Formats: sequence, C-alpha cells, structure tokens
Amino acid sequence: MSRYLVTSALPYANGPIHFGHVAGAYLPADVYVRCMRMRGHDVLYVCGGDEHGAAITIGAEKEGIGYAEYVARWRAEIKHTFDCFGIEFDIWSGTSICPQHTELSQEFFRRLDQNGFLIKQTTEQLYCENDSMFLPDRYVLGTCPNCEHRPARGDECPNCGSWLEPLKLKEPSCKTCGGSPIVRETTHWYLDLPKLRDEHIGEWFASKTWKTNVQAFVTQMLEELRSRPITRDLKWGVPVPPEIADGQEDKVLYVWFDAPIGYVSMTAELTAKRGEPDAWKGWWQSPDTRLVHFVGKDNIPFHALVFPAMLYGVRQDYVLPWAVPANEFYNLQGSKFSTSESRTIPVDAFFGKYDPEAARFHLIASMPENSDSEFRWEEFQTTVNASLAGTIGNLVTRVLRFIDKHFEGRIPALSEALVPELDRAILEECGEISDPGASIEAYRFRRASEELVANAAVANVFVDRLAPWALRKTDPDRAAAVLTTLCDYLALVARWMVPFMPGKAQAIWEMLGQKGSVAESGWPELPTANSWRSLSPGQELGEVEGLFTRIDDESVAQEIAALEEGATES
Ligand code: B3M
Ligand code: ZN
Repeated sequence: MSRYLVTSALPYANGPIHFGHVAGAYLPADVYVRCMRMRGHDVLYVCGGDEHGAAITIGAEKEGIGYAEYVARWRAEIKHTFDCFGIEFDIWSGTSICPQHTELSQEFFRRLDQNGFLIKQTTEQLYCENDSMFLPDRYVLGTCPNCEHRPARGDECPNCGSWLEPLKLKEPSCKTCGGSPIVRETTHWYLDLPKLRDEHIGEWFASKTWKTNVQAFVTQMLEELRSRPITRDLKWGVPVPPEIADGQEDKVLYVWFDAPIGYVSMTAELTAKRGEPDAWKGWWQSPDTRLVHFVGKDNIPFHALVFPAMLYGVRQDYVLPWAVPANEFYNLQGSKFSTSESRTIPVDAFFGKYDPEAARFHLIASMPENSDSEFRWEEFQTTVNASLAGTIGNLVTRVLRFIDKHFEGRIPALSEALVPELDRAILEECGEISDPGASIEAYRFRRASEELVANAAVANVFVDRLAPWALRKTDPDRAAAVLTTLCDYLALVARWMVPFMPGKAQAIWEMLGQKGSVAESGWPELPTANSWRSLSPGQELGEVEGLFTRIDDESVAQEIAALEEGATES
C-alpha cells in the first residue's frame, strides 16, 4: 500500500469549464483516485479555484464587480460542473479563500529568498499610458514569436503552449484599451531557475520517465531556461512578504507562483478541518508520498519543472512529483471548444437529457491521451448504444431477468461438478480478460475503458455459447450453474466498473443482491480458477432495471444542428 497525493490543475475562476477541461485533467484523476482507493492505497484528491492573476482581474473589471465576488461565482459554477460529472474531491477550495494560502505562499517566497534562489531586479516592462498601469501577462495581446499565432497573451500562447513574457510578443497591444504600450522600468523578483536546474532539478527530471509529450516539452525548456519574474504589478493576489518588500509593498506574487502552492495549502486546509493541522506535512514532506499532477498540455512546464523547482528550493523536504500525466487537447465536433463563440456543450441542458455516467464513460473512452481528440455526437451515441447499452447493459438485464423469471429471482444453485468446466469456459475460452486497473494505474484510461467493455463482452459470448434458456429444459442443473457463473462474473464487472461509472456499478451490485458499497469491495484480482467466485447461491436478487438508455439518430442530428446554429449565431 502506498500513499498517493493526487491533484488536478486548479481551474481559473474566471469562466466555465467545458467538456475538454473535464476530459483533460479532472475525469482521469477522478477515475484514477477511485481505482487506487479500491486497490487499497491511501489517496487524497485536492483541487480548488485558481483565483488570482490577470485573468481574474480582467474578467472582474470587465463586469464591474469585485474580485472576491467574481471568483466566488465562478468557483461555484465550476464546482457545479464537477458535481454533474460525479467528480469528487477530498477538498474543493480556492486560492483566495483557503485560510492557509497567503501564509504558506509567503513562506515559500521567503525560503526561496533565504536559500538564494530569488533575484531582485529592475527591468523594463510594458506600460499603458492610457490606463496608467503596467501590463502583466494577459493585459497584453500580441503575436506569438514562436508560432506567429495572434492573439497570443503576455503569459502564454494558446496555440503552441509556449511560455511567454509580454516583452517577447510581437506588435503588443493593451488588452483594456487596445492602445500601444510603452516600455518603462519596474522592480520584480525572479526565480533563479537555471540555478535550481543545475543544483538538482535537471538531474531529477532526467531520472524520470514521463509521457513523451511531457518529456519532449520539458527537455527543450531545460536547455533554454532563464530566470522568471514571480511578482506582478497587480491589485489582487498574495502580497510579497512585508519584511522582504522593501519599498515594493504594492507587488503581489505571480499567479503561477501561488497557484500550485494552493495544492499544499488546500491539503493543509483539509487536514485542519479534520482536526489535524499538521497532518498535511505527512502528505507533502514525506519521501514515500507519490505526488501525481493531472494537467492539460498547456500546464506541463509549471508542473514538471517550475513547481518542482519551488518545492525543492524551499529545502523543507517536500516530495517532488512522481508523475505528471498530461493530456492533449479535447475538441468538439471538428473544432475547438469555445465558450465565447458558443461552440460548447451547455452543462445543464446536456445533463437534463443524458446520463452523466454514460458521459463520463464516453469522455474516458475518447480522452486526448496521446494526441488531440474530440467529442463527436455520433461517437457518443455509438459508445452509449453499442458499448454501454448493447454490451454491458444487455448482459446484465438478459442474465438477471432470466433468473428473475425462471429461478424465482435467486442466484441459482451451483453444482460443484460443473465448476471446473464452466470456469474454463468463461475464464479462458470465451475471450481474453484483462485488468482495467493495471491500465488505469499506467494512465492508459482509454485502454482501460476498452478492457471493461471487452470483459463484459466475454460474458456475452459465454451466454451465447452455453445458451441457458435452451439448457433450462434439457439440463436444469447445468442451466443453473451457467447462470450462477454469470452472476459471479457480473460482480466482477461491477467492481471493475466503479472508477468509470460508480453509480451504475453500485446499481449492478444491488441487482445482484449485494449489500454495502461496491466501491468498498476492493479491486478484484484477475480471475483465476481458484479464487474468483464470491456470490452465494440462494441469494435473492435486487430489483432488475435497465442500466442505459439508447440515444436515437434524431437526437444526434438535433445536437449537431444546434451546435452549428450556435456557432453561426454568434
Ligand atoms: N489555472 C491553468 C488553467 O486553468 C491554471 C492551472 C493552475 S494549476 C496550479 O489552465
Ligand atoms: Zn490600455
């Protein structure tokens, strides 16, 4: 048993999150967490709003409301989306409300300074004379120097993902007034990344085997590494520690400096709530914690390089990330999700019509694991109709309804003499059974989803081959043993299903007449002839109900039409 500290990228509290975000950094983490818990590990799953920085201040200013009010609204709205998808954190907080956050962020800054990893420097920055302000990060738009995309933002390019600085942008303009900024001097603190790389982080990174996308990105970055400013001229954020500020009291910490510390402070908030204010250290400052950061591709540099450098640089024995499973982008029906152009799937309308667990499963099955992928309505339909209703749902209802009808709704008797033969048939002859848990543990979520369906398909082959309805008349003992074998196998399917569709898994569990929570039944070993059966013959079944509703062609056509209409309307 190991200790897993799992995080999902803290979403900016400045807008809704869409299916693309969910598929990228949240659903895989939720699936992973549920699976690892069933596999007996000690797991903590931390998330919350990322509530500082220019993305927030610009959004609030545009609406003319206070920053705190603005982030509170988005924090709630984003959480609602997670609730719809059944994504469950151990804590959901926000960097502007977490009671431990300011102090802990300042503590990081202070220690990095004491340890010689900060450089205070007066440099030139873009300044807008119309708005009388420096233009940090997203307050500037321009052309990306790497890929020529326009508009790129002052902090990063949304197209190629490169990490930018306002002064690097070509043809910069002020986001607020559209004017051309001038260059003016200001003082900031810089994180000495080259020093951190040379002292430890370079070697540490080289010792890891990450997903190829992460490896390629960070290796490149390590070569070109320079110090990065970690303070900003903004009115909203964590203030630079007062005893260090020395005339720069109006500076706040850069959002990308304080946000990842949010993982730590939110853990501390959680353990404090549980009455153990220091227990967070057992998670963060313990060499055997496995720290896993689920992120989208645009967050790779900060999680695989900058935050590890910060964790190392404070010299407090913080654990460094064990894995950064980063996904690529998830698009919608041929082009990008875009809330501004209403190319999206409105959450409430969607969940008013479709099953959240079916949506979970489809997003996992189409996750942008190794390359960009997309949500297509017709593929969602195929997943639901063929894999879920046709394979898993059909298996459950055909077996259990038959027992209901012909065996008085009880798990039939199992004649021992038939066990070896039936074991061999279902475990070896009707198809290959693999462990989705092993794939989940290796962050191969798509493959895990395929394995779940394939494992259910094995039982459908078994039913077809052994045809219990025909046997019932000729050899009732054998028919009974076949059905009991199927029930035992359904119990396995239910347990394998928990990470993907926890509610449906529980429903199957209860249809099998099982008590308690299937999530607490532990992760099943791959079935072998000696150990895999767990149900008791004679056990009364629960009420048997259909698990999935098929989606018809007309609905799919309507959804696609609505999407095209929405896109042209705006
Ligand atoms: N808020 C980026 C994003 O939402 C950022 C992640 C912070 S994780 C510490 O895309
Ligand atoms: Zn301006």
